[in-house]
Amino acid sequence: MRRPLLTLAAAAAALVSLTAAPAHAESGHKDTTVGDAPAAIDITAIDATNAVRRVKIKVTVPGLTTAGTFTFGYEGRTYDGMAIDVRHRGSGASAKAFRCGEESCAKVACRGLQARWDVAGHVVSVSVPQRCYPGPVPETWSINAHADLGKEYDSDGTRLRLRRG
Ligand SMILES: [Ca+2]
Repeated sequence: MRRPLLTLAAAAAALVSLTAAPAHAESGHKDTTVGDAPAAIDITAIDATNAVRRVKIKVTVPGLTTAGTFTFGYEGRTYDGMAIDVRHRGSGASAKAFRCGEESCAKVACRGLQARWDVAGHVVSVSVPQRCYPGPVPETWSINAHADLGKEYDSDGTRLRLRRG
């Protein structure tokens, strides 16, 4: 009796994982220009995932210190979207969310916003609930990242166009 039960359980588990699987989140990666900014803010790669519930964006900065501000942005086709400013604070990161139109940005509340600043791992990242965008979420986000250090900045216009999974 044990064997058929186990087989049934395995089949049931397989069925659950099939039906429970969310739509495939679209992910992307782009290498960006190396050496076009001071090392502490020189972004060399961007990775992002546009999932049903969250947008996740990560930049690789080999010379990362605790200095500078990183801004993660995503927008639809109408130049309307979100920007997340991240700075180092204490032993981690602090993040603020803004809704941005073509002309300006306004701070918005964004419960569940997470930011990580990992000096040893050379990575700064954010995870933003899609619901923080105060409107219908578009099918595709155009995702980018920018860093600045006072008068100097790194922004090479790299964009990842990702459909929401
Ligand atoms: Ca760069």
